[in-house]
Amino acid sequence: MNPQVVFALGGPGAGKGTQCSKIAEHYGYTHLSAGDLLRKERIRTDSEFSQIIDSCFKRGEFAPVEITVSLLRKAMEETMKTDENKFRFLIDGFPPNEDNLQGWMKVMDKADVKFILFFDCSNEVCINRCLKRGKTSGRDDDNRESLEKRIQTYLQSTRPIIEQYKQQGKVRTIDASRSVSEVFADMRSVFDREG
Ligand code: UP5
Ligand code: MG
Repeated sequence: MNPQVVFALGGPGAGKGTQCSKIAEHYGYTHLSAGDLLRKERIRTDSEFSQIIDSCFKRGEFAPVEITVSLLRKAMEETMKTDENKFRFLIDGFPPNEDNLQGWMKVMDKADVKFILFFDCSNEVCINRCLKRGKTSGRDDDNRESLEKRIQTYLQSTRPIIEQYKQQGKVRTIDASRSVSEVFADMRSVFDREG
């Protein structure tokens, strides 16, 4: 069975991780977060990539596409190996730019991208959620300076990817500025229809 994929894109703190993990439980998807996979790899002591990832994160740049795609592919292959029924993946925070999209298409040409969830949320709400999370998250990018940069990167690099998929009729827009349960109700109706 070829993998079936849903991408979730949206600003930093739009709620991608929160919602995708809830959906995964209910609808038989495996949730993968590109950022979480990179953060895990960054601190793995025997990783050949940890230093590269560390310096990219410190500079506020995307990790090299080959690394991100190989982490995603490995996670997907391991999941499918343990259970052949686990071929649906909900991948959040990816592809964040054109380079990553091209890298994905080159390597993952067998994966079927069903649709894209667009977490539509104002910059202000995004920033405030991350600042609040920053009090306890330990994430070194949950501060105002990094957030301004993450928002700019999102607007410049990720929004054009969402536009590109929109033209293919593949985008499902979610108003992500509301409460977790309201957003989840919208998510459910998308997945009830076409998940
Ligand atoms: N929260 C969530 N929903 C809420 C709601 N409806 N109402 C009120 N509060 C809500 O949520 C953020 C916070 O808000 C949490 O405290 C939550 O409780 C609360 P979360 O679900 O974590 O939001 P999410 O959209 O997942 O935000 P995140 O910060 O994870 O998104 P980013 O896209 O910024 O970060 P990501 O981890 O995806 O990427 C990090 C970095 O990795 C990138 O900056 C980039 O440098 C790198 N990266 C790559 O290099 N390549 C990639 O392909 C992807 C990432
Ligand atoms: Mg996240």
